[in-house]
Amino acid sequence: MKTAFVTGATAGIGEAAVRALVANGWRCVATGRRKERLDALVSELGADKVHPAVFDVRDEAAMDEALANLPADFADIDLLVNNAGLAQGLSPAQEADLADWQTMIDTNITAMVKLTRKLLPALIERKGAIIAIGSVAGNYVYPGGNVYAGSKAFANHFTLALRADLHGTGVRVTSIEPGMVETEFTVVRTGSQKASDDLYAGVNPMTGEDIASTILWVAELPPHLNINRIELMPVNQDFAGFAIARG
Ligand code: NDP
Ligand code: 8X3
Repeated sequence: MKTAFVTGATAGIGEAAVRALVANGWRCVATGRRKERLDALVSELGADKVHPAVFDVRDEAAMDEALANLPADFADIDLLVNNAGLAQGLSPAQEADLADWQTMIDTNITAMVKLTRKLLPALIERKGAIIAIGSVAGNYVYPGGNVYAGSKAFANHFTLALRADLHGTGVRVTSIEPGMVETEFTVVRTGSQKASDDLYAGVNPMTGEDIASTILWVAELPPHLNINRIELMPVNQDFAGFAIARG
């Protein structure tokens, strides 16, 4: 049985990824700050299938403790899913809150690179895989995207750069770059359930399960095959849109 380490498994894409992986015979270390959500996943899927690791990814000491305390059955990681992340705010850069920017940088960039670096020796030893959830926001900018877009451009590119460094090790590396997925993402970004409902209304957005099935597909490909990157959107979203101003 293979073991995945899925960050951000208390909601959305990460939670759906744990369900999909476990349904297909994987064990998962499921991480997040909301212990009650991880406990519910354990109750639903079984303590032999899910190990809850409750920590804030921005807290390096807590990350180290979680890694040091993995039960034996969950200690040999075959797949790292770098998923935990968030956007905070949609203000233009000139009005944005610096604390929001710092939170996005600490979570989406700093925590991801630290966790990846810590797990790389084990992933190399097991010829494992890394799947990172970047975003279309890292490929196409939109107003108010500013630091979130920059952090996801970093995620997309860091993941591709890992592939270069890991060449010859047998470790597979994939950047999955979704567009609109209806999760708790927009509630977290705006602080408003209504803003989230309004954004996705009529769009028929992707779901956490859509991205989870993509993660599962990549994870289960034969070991000689590497998907470098996948960009996916709902049919009702596209990437057109230059803005002009007159005057
Ligand atoms: P959700 O808000 O539904 O889930 C985010 C997950 O990240 C939660 O499990 C949350 O856990 C975890 N997380 C956030 N901050 C921290 C932290 N400091 N420490 C530990 N865990 C943390 O959003 P999504 O599922 O949509 O987002 C998952 C990833 O997908 C993110 O990286 C996001 O940028 C990316 N993405 C999302 C898209 C979308 O449209 N939804 C599109 C493209 C990419 P907890 O709060 O319990 O700590
Ligand atoms: C979030 C994707 O399209 O909502 O990463 O900005 S989008």
